[in-house]
Amino acid sequence: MSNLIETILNSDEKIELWQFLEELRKSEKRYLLRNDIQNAFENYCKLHEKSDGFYHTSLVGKLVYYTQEIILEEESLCLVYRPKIARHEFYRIYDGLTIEPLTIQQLLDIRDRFVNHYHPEEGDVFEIDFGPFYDYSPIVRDPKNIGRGVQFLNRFLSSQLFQNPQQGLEALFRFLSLHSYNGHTLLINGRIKNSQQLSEQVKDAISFVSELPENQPYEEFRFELQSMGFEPGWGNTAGRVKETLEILDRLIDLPDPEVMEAFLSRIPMIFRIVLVSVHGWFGQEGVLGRPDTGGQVVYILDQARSLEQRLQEDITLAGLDGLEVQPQVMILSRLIPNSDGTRCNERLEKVHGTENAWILRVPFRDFNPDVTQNWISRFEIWPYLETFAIDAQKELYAELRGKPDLIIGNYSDGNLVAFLLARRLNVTQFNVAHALEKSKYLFSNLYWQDLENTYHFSLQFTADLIAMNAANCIISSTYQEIVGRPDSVGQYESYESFTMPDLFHVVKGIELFSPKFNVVPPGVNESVYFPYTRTEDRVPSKIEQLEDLLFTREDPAQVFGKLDDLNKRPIFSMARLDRIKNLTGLAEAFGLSEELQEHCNLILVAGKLSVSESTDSEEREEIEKLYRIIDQYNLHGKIRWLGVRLPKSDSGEIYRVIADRQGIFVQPALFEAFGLTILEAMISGLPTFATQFGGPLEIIQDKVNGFYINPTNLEETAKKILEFVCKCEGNSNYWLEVSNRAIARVYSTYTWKIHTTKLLSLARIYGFWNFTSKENREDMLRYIEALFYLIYKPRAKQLLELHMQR
Ligand code: UDP
Ligand code: LCN
Repeated sequence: MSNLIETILNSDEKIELWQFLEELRKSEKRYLLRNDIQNAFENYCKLHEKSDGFYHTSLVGKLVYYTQEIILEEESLCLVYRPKIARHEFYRIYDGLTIEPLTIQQLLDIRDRFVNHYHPEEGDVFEIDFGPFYDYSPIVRDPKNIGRGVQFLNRFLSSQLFQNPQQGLEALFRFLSLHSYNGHTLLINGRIKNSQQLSEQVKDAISFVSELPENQPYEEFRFELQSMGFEPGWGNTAGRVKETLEILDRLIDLPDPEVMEAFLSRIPMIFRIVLVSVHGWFGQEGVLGRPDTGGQVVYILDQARSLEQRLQEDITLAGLDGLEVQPQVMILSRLIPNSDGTRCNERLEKVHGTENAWILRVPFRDFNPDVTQNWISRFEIWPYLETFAIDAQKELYAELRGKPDLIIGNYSDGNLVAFLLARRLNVTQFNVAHALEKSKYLFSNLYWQDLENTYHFSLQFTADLIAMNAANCIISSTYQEIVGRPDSVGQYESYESFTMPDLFHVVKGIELFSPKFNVVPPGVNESVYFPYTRTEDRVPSKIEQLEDLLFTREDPAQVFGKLDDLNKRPIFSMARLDRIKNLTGLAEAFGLSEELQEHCNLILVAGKLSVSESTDSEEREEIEKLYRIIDQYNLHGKIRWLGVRLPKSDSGEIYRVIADRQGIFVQPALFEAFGLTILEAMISGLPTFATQFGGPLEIIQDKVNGFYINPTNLEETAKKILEFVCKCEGNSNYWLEVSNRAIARVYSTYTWKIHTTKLLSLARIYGFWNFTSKENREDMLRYIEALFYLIYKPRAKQLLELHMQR
């Protein structure tokens, strides 16, 4: 049993715990989540006139703080305690404080019983357990190292090499013999026949290149190297070749993690990359702000550009220019025949600003043209993915003239397709979640049957389990995306165990301590988003045009609201009108504070102005709500609401125009997985206030380069913004200080160059690991296939039948 609970039971606080739980039992709610439990404890403390100290630091206070759930039953209650990040314990507490630990199986049964779906008399429910498959693989020990998988893996791989040098060297030799590009052998040729010869020839080659001038081009001595067994790929100059060979020599003699990483990072083994993003409107113009189409599209396009550039640089450095090696990045998406004025009906579209990065669109098969010819919501897309993967494979082969070296999936659907492709092609698979739907919707798994008609979570969560376990590496944008914070569960963590009543119990859905998890945050497109002070790169006519649009233009088709006082400081926000983005919450916070209204105007860029423009029910509700709030708080004259979808170049300039007026940016989402708009605003120089729920907590350092807000507490949010505004009015430098620190934060930590350098290094290291550990993974992959064929596929077929009737 947990130490804390034991200590409470042996202390004077035992009675407090008993009393508190007794009072909790009176609660109307029978399933309490952390927030409910905290509130109940706060009430308990007030009622019993406890001190602040008791609330925060008493043993019971601590237990309450780390309790994630309480389920009240007739005679007892069940408690889910999370004493540490990524660790859960479950207890049943009876009257009189008899406490017994529960297993995860028991807890899942209790949850089923809670929703009246526990039927032991009908037999056991299917249990999904990935635990045994991770028993053989290396595991990170310390939770703070979760998300730094590659560092751990380098240590593991180098120690393996060290433990059995002969075997390790043999694996390295086989790995180096593997590489070629369009029929050209790379790295080593048949003259080096075994690992022993490799280690000898490396030394000879080092002596040879050491005699050459450092910057002598590779082409001038390639034949000599070839005769020693070395093909292109070691470097573009004598100096670079020497360095790479020396790293290999060191690795052979004394493998250490840094040398391992340095060596693998130089191996030219990635030339063709496929980025899979199936749902949404994937395009370069006129798509952002449409349903399901936001940051994911921005992220992938920028990533594709940056990857191509890095690959090209690596190819040059590796000395492969003579072979006319051209990297290729393919964004695989779906082709939407009825494309509503976008280019989503085109098979191939070049990514702007690249030589060889493309969007390849493959249509869904026409099971029912009334459905498949149109955009399909991400919640409904499941029946089409398997055949999409089969068709996409052919199209990819045609475009790449071979198979890719790396496949990166995006979001649940793209990750499933990435798995299907990677499995067939035997290629390294990476996953990016962007947003895992499971934690966004409260009780989404427990009540899945009630939600199934709208959300089809049974398919999505099965797809997630399949893809995240199959992936060689999971790229996450933040640490908390994986394992949350001391007081909140991470998005991946929510897949560790859960019940889908009547469908399955997940007793171990993912190993959070696996080195497959790596935090690699995205960057921001620096040619579009840059500091407002860089006047030389700004176009005066564009500034004028956007100033007019933002502050003065009268055009009811595009803008709602007229500002009374143009001199007030602008508070700016830009997002889709999703409920979770909570632009209405920001408007209400603004409405609640007359003082804030005296100092500021509110400017919202929100895509649409009228319910008649939207077919999305959530969006329609938000539009109506925003009008209601404006009337209720009489915000006329103080707010402008722009119903426009801005082209990329305008969206960059818009932040700068706000910064010219020493404005601020607010991101009020109820939850934000990462939040690209925050990076965009900060790099432009806007002091940024962002939700404390999700990624922004890691992007911003509170009160240093931005501010956290709690979007569920609107008065407090308004107060924080007002405090800042007043401080700026008292000290004219304050705005500038925060602005400069915001800019510096993005440049130091969130650039695409940092992102893709790390990503490519990961691709090589996981590629090597995939190669050396292949046999160990096959059993898990077979299990995953069983889930796909036996659970996912029949359910997808059922959904397809529904679509056929439309
Ligand atoms: N965006 C835009 N126009 C809009 C709304 C959003 O260009 O009307 C862009 C915004 O600049 C950002 C992205 O869409 O690049 C939104 O990404 P974010 O990660 O903030 O949120 P998401 O929409 O993915 O949840
Ligand atoms: C999806 C989201 O919801 C955002 O929070 C992210 O910034 C975006 O994808 C890019 O990863």
